[in-house]
Amino acid sequence: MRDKPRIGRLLAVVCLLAGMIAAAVPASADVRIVGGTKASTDDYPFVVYLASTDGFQFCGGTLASSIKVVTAAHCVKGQTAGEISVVAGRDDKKSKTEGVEVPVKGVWTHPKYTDALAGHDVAVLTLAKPITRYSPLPIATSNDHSAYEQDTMATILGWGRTASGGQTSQYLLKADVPIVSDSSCSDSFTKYNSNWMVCAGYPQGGIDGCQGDSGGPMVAHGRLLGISSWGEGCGLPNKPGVYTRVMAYYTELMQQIKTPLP
Ligand code: 4AZ
Repeated sequence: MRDKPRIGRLLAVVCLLAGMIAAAVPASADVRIVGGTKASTDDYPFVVYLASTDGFQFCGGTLASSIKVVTAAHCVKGQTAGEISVVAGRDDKKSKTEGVEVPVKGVWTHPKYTDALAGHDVAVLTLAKPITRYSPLPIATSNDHSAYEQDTMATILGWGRTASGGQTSQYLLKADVPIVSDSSCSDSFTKYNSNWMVCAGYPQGGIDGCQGDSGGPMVAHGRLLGISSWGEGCGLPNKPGVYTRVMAYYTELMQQIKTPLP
């Protein structure tokens, strides 16, 4: 019986210590990317990154077949195939052994693309040899309207910056964000065009793609719904990420994905 108050006091001390530790560690300590967490290409075998010849990761992408990668046009515009390689199955950018690195032999960018804010920010890369160990992701079809409904939770993936103006991530990160209605996204951005763009993010911000995540996938219902395209800062309130609306390019994308060369 006399133990009870002692247990109570012990609990109080433990709680106090736990509270002090919690307060000492900044809330952002385990918040990676802008609100993301570590992920594995084992679970997302379709996600890849684009690297320059010196190995620098500059964008993301999605395997749409064993030899085709869907990415953003702004990632590859002005570059020749020989300047780009695709890295698959490598969670850790610093690993020299994980996954595979494959040269690109063809680059198709949407013929109407000029800059990301004007839309059509979509490109397809043809690989010099097939990637077989990493299963591709189906793209959204012309019937996938309902997949883009407001508040649908979508997963974004990438090796991009972990904060606005910060460094890119050494590891693959993922985050879940709700799709934003067209009217709300139009309120956020005058350049938003719901015909070929889609927005995702929380009104309060905090979870978002960032520089270096461009070209990477936004996935829901087992389909590629979006391609990370642009935004204003990263994770700002009422500034969701803007993605290329993959569904709008279904016919052109399928044509590219099916043809052996661009
Ligand atoms: C970029 O430039 C980029 N906050 C990607 C995503 C967002 C902004 C910019 C969205 O790669």
